[in-house]
Amino acid sequence: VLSAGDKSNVKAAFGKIGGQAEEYGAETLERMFAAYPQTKTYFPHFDLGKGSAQVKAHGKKVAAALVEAANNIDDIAGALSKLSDLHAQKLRVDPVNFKLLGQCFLVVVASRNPSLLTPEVHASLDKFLCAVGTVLTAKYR
Ligand code: ZNH
Repeated sequence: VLSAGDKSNVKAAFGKIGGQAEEYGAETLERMFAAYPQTKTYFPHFDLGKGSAQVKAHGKKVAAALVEAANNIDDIAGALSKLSDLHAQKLRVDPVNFKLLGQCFLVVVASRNPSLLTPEVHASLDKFLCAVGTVLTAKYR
């Protein structure tokens, strides 16, 4: 459960990431595909090569969803309800992969904005990413 402190850490962190969210999203995917190649199996229809326009476009969508969740941190389930339906009914991504994506996002934050990622902010972002993953896998049956 996100405490009041976690919520303000997450909002502040996304405030600092600001307009760079799409690049963060694309690099998160690039790292996920490189470090955890099994995640590539969900994207057989994508060009996953370096600088792929499809990866960039998808990174932008994933980042936008994270920003949306951060902006609606008291109701992540409501904010991502349609996306939760899509992941449960159509995409059926194994829940373990959400942890991998979350780890990659943290690495991107660490590498692009080291001073932002204090241990406290790291912990709050980790909780937030877990909460997003929980919402996106909540309707699996
Ligand atoms: Zn996912 C899709 C988000 C995770 C896989 N996604 C998607 C989208 C979004 C997202 C926004 C778009 C939708 C539309 O179009 O409508 N994701 C997300 C998030 C997360 C995720 C936020 C976390 C955090 N995913 C994930 C994972 C995976 C995935 C982990 C695997 C590995 N997704 C996916 C796919 C898709 C998606 C496959 C589809 C793509 C295309 O385009 O085809």
